[in-house]
Parts: sequence; C-alpha cells; structure tokens
Amino acid sequence: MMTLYEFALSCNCHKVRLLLSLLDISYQSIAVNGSERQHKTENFLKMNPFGQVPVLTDGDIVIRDSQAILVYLARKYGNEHWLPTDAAALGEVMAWLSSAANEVAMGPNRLRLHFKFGRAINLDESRQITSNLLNILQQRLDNHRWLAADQITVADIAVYPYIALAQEGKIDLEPYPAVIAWINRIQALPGYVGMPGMRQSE
Ligand SMILES: N[C@@H](CCC(=O)N[C@@H](CS)C(=O)NCC(=O)O)C(=O)O
Repeated sequence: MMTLYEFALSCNCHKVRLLLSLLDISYQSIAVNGSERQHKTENFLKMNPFGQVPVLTDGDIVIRDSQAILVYLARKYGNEHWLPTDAAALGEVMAWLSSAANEVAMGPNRLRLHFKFGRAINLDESRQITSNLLNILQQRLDNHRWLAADQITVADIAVYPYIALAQEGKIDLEPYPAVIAWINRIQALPGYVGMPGMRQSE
C-alpha cells in the first residue's frame, strides 16, 4: 500500500490527497509532527533531503515534491488524460506545474502563511504576484474549462488548493468569476475531497 507523509494543513499535501481520491487509490496517511520537527529527522531526510512534506512511498519507490508525486500517480495509475504523452500537451501541463511551484508558492501560498500562520513575508510582492497570477488564470479560464488541456489534468490539481484557500490569505476571488467557476467544477468531480477553510461551491 502507498504511504503519504503529510501535514494536515498543507496545501501541497492536499493536492496529493485530492488526486489519490479522484483516482480512487487507497493509501496510508502518516501525519508528520511539524512542531516536533519530525520532517527534519535523519530518517525523514533520507526520504526527502529538503526536509519537507509531502513524501509518497509506493513499495520501494520514494517520491518527494507534490508536483512530482502528481506526475508519478498520473503516469502510473491514471488515464492518459491526467498527464498527456503528446509533446505539446505535456509541455503545457509542465508549464502549469512550474507555475504551481513558483507563482502559486510565492503568491497565494505566502499570503496564507502570513495571515494564517504569522510568517513574515514581503506583503506587497506576494500580493503583486497573486494579482498577476489570478489575472492570468482568469484569462485562461474565461474561455477554457481547464488549465492545460480540454480535459482536467494534474495541472489543475497542482494549482487548485492555494486558490481555493485564497480567503485564508485575505485574497478576494470575486473579481475572477472564471476562476470561481473552475473551483466549482473541481469540487463537483466524483471523489473530490476538500480541506478546512476552502471556498465552498454555491
Ligand atoms: N516544492 C515542494 C514544497 C514543499 C513544502 O513547502 N512543504 C512544506 C509544507 S506545505 C513543508 O514541508 N514545510 C516545512 C519546511 O520547509 O521546513 C512541494 O511542492 O512539495
């Protein structure tokens, strides 16, 4: 059975939980104790030298990084549509996975860390990155149902949690109706699981 090492309140962990659930894969969850710094212990660092969750193990295979885990799960257990093999389509998915690790992490993620957990950040810079990101998402989703293709892919799953938790970063999504509609589409998927604090579909 697969094992997911995670923090309950981590969005990077939520995206993995979400894909596991959408793919109807059973797994064991190990709650890593952040306040006891279990993610910095020697044993944990053997799995992820960066000392971060999520980490997924599947037999002898150990995968770190939420984007990498989504790719692994999609290729091994998902249909082609989650992670296309066509070069151009795959490139499009990878571009959004990269945005998840960059703009999403530096924008909405940092704002949530600041307002929910008290982390010191450059507020102006994080808000600027977030506003630019949301404008780009709005433009894309205004005339497409999904981020990278005509169907849902891991790109949508990678970007989704921090956007659905925007309110925890004091981000107003009302100016971005296409983004709200996309959140609603994801929440309507069979097998969808959310996490506390997420925007709820109307
Ligand atoms: N790029 C990594 C980032 C992982 C990450 O930032 N994890 C956070 C929880 S969301 C963490 O473990 N923070 C503890 C630390 O960095 O010490 C991913 O996408 O998995």
